[in-house]
Amino acid sequence: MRIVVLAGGIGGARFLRGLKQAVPDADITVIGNTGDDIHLFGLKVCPDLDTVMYTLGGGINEEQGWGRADETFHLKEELAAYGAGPGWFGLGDRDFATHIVRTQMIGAGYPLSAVTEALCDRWKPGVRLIPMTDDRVETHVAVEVDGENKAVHFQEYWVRLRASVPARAVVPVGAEQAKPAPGVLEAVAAADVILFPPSNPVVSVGTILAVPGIREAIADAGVPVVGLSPIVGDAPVRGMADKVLAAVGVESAAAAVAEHYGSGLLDGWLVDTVDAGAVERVEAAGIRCRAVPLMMTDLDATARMAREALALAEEVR
Ligand code: GDP
Ligand code: FO1
Ligand code: CA
Repeated sequence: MRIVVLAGGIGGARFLRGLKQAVPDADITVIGNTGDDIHLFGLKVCPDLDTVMYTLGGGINEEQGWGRADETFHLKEELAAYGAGPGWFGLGDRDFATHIVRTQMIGAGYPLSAVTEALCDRWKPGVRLIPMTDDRVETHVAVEVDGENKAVHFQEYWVRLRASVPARAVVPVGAEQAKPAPGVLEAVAAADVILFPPSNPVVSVGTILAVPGIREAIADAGVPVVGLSPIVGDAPVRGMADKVLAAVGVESAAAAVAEHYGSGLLDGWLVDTVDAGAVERVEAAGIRCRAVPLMMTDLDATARMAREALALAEEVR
């Protein structure tokens, strides 16, 4: 079975671990979000690609969900001693090596998709990980700080400001001119099923869908498209997705996220059992819906979620 998954960072990566356990023989292609990418100290950092790569490859800091296990921060401290910031973004020594290799390869002319493949030669995530695009896309957030409107990089909004200021708009800068990376449209066209893991609907899945051609290819693939809600009991399970949903005018509710994707894209949607009351509303929008446990508390629970998603896909096929 050929499965395509549109993934952000932590939610996407943890779901993929469960999917791999549920269907060990499946051929899984992950289309990764690169809108979170940021250039720091002359290096290109790709948080969501790295979170997927490290999580599936066994190098992730499990408690944190991002960055490397067994990490140290000597380089960051030395940079800070020179006054070289930003101090609010924690790049560890082990993680720095990934960004150095990536930046060196890009400088030598390799596209990000080829670089990601090379990095995965080390980590062996057991899936094919492709960035959504080889072109530069950077999510910016229009915010109001002390009555003044300005745009900040997504990482500044998320990590430095902790989404504590109202977001007026979320803009994937460069997305309109971006082309899907080699292999993205081919994987979608060849898929037997397409899954949206419980990733952020705005700044993870939404950014991938903003690359011209990807949304259309998914809608036209003619195979089941099934998503799992990252919103449980009207709140994100983790993080601040409610803040960016508000910026695009979507309420923080499992049913509202399904409506936001719409029946033109989604065939099936899983909500958590606490949101069983939302099933009717989702089905009224023309999307088949089931309420099942959606908390990724351990690998077995996550594998059960993946099986439920694939079962729903068979129901709507
Ligand atoms: P990020 O890039 O690291 O923010 O990760 P993603 O975009 O892939 O996923 C973030 C989303 O995962 C958040 O909105 C969370 O609500 C959601 N999430 C995290 N853990 C769980 C879980 O156990 N169950 C569900 N349903 N969603 C989760
Ligand atoms: N998230 C934080 O909350 N604080 C950090 O200092 C931080 C550093 C960091 C370094 C590398 C990396 O790949 C990810 C990192 N993240 C950090 C996670 C992160 O950038 C965000 O959670 C995501 O981009 C949102 O998806
Ligand atoms: Ca992300």
